[in-house]
Amino acid sequence: MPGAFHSLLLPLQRKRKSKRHRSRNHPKENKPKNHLAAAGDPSFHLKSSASASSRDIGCLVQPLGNLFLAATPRANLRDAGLGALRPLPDDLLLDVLGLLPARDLAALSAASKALYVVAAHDPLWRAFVLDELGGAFDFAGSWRTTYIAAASGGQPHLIPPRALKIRGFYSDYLFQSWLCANMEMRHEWLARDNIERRRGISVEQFIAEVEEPNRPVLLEGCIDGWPALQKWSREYLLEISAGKEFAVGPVSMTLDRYFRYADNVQEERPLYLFDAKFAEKVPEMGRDYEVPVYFREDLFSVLGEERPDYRWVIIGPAGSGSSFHVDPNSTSAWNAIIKGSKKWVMFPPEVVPPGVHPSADGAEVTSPVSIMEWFMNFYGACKTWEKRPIECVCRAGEVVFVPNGWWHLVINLEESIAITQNYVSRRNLLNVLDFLKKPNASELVSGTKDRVNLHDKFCGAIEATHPGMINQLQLEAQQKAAARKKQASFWDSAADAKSGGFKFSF
Ligand SMILES: O=C(O)CCC(=O)C(=O)O
Ligand SMILES: [Fe+2]
Repeated sequence: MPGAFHSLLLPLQRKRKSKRHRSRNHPKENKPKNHLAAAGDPSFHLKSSASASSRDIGCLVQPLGNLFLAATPRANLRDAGLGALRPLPDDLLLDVLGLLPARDLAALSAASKALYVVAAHDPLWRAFVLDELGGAFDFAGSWRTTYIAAASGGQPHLIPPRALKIRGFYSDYLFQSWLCANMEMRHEWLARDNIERRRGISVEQFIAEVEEPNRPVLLEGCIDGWPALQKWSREYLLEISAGKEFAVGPVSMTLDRYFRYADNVQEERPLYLFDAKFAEKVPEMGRDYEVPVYFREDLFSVLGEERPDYRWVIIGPAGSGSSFHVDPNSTSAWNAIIKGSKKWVMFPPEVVPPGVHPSADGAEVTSPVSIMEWFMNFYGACKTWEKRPIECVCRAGEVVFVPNGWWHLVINLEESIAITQNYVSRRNLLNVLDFLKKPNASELVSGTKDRVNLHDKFCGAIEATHPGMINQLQLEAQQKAAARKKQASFWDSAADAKSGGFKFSF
């Protein structure tokens, strides 16, 4: 069902909680929560691959607004068929169904048409597949059919040939979930590109003009020599990584299984391959790239084997990505695209993105259920803000520098392969040390098992390898702060507060 699509959906804000600092491992899947919001533009373009397939039940659900505006009065199938569960809002209803074992959910789905629709909500089946099969699943077009195929032990006659065509079920929650999985990114979400692009700058320029002021930048031409750019076709990666498993959300998968999933999936938050040990598992991958010249000072390397995770290969289909987060341990990062393209949205540390709510201690963040949901409900909110986000589309061969503390969201616009590394240079060493010694370091620090002792270990190792560096940086920071204060007080005394005028008072 590609093309323009109109519906009467009152935009719904479904939320979930996660760690504020992206930890790059996903211990468990989060359950969404919902709230009603103000109305927005109801027209959407569906992807050409939008699943109106015989296996997809989500596409039969309509938003509640359609029920109220129907030419002839009609009833919502939901009301008649849920029995005692009827008063529950959809998110709670799904939470309750999520407590059932797969067999009971399947049995429940035979009780009424309404329960058939709700029990077919694919994220419920995704949880069963990932819990029971880990990454050893063969994706069969939907999580429900994947589970049934695996549970029926490959006996095709047990697999339902298609889903029942049930009409008359109205639910904003289920509709929005389906819509976010199937709609195209809108042109207006992609058009704004205000990042500074630099090509061929020297390391000194990078430090003075980008790293010191802690500003995002897109670097062109600095990975042109990477063998990965030429070599990393699917075939090559499959060949060099045969039999190896990579971290994909909460499970591990071989690349061939992951690609089969990525080719057939149409879901709101596709599983994302994000692996910190790729270069240890597949040394060829480590040899096919090198750290761009700007990021070679890597002070965490003094910790040797005990350094926190710092490099990842990232692979995902269109629609996969990283929802708003701040990078771990107050590090900065670079993200280089080898194949595909990514849309970036970044906010400076002092501006929390709309729709994102960090907890007071900074350990958790509540944000929209998915990246698409953020674009639908919040992208427009910052149009009138004084501090608008830095945005860009980054393409193969380009590198985004993510300064420490900046919030960022990234969505793959096509299947993409990237390498990212987080690093500490002397420009952000003091920040990182401050972060590591926060009172709730045991919750905030990530990428290592020994979270609480990382600060002392790191200080000790820096002192041993770079004696006096920390003191020197502290001294320089004090001098800079004093100079800033002096400058500020000069202008205070220069301005005549009473007259609002200006005078020099030497
Ligand atoms: O999905 C991506 O490429 C962004 C990755 C990212 O932000 C991160 O690794 O912290
Ligand atoms: Fe990040």
